[in-house]
Amino acid sequence: NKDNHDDGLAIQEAKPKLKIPPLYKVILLNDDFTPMDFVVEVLMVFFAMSEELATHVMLQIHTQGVGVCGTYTKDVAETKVVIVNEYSREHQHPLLCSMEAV
Ligand code: NFA
Repeated sequence: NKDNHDDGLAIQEAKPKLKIPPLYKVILLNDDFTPMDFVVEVLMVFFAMSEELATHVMLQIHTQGVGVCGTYTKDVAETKVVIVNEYSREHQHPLLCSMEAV
């Protein structure tokens, strides 16, 4: 800003903010009780997976302990975590959904 001599008190000039937002992996944790079919259903309904991919990811969680459902911006990841955990509790399953920074 030429007219206010950049004295630090002037109104800041508008700068386009084009930063790429940080991303978060939404993950599901294995447990001994949640039925495999329920996990597949969750992956299909809340993470838009085909039955084939959902089955693959479910088995990966079952054998490795954890699996990635998808990568999202913070707000979307947080909402997925809340909705999936509420859905699992509604159905009396201990399935746990969480998120971690990429
Ligand atoms: N381990 C669970 C079972 O044997 C299945 C499962 C898979 C649970 C993935 C949670 C996540 N019924």
